[in-house]
Amino acid sequence: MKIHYDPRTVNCRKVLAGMKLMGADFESENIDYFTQGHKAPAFLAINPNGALPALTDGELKLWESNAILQYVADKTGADAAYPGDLAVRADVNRWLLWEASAWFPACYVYLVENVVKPILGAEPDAAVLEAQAPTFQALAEILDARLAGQDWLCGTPGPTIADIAMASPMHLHRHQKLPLAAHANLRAWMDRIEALECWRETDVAPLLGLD
Ligand SMILES: N[C@@H](CCC(=O)N[C@@H](CS)C(=O)NCC(=O)O)C(=O)O
Repeated sequence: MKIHYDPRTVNCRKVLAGMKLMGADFESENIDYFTQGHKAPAFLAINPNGALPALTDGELKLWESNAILQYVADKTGADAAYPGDLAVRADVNRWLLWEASAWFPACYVYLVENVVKPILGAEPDAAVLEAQAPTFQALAEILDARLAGQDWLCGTPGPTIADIAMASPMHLHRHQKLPLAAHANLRAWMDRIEALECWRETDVAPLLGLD
């Protein structure tokens, strides 16, 4: 398996941390996001969306970070990270879909306004952040309620790929200034994520010059 990625981007960090959690063996090819390497013909032949990351394995060209995590888990037999029990697996799959469709877009607004714009020398737009706040709070409340009384999202003894996927859009949450004050369970879970070796090894902050 080969991952084509830029370790500085959120969905690439997700896949890298997930592969490390599962102890997967893989090769890698760096594609420079900031010089538009993901728009070059060689990468577009792998992912016509021109978005990172992608994974190749023989003839397989796979994109969508959560699909990559599912494939790697199945290929490596990572049952703890992606349990075979049907009900637990359905739960993991549900959160992977929710992350991509709801949670990621909500967190991304804070990433763009409070991290990306300052890096590029622009000011965050307070009106954009204010408009996003109710959506973010409603989704965070759902996650916070789910995490009450359990360490991991799907009630498993250890983290699954759903935990890694869900943590990724909030991976720079201090710099993103995510409004987490009302969500103690979510904050405690994020502390557990941040203590994982796979998470610490893939920290993006130093790569972006953040402290
Ligand atoms: N839903 C996709 C999103 C992929 C995505 O948007 N990746 C970003 C980097 S984190 C990207 O390369 N965007 C392309 C662009 O900005 O043109 C996934 O989960 O893999």
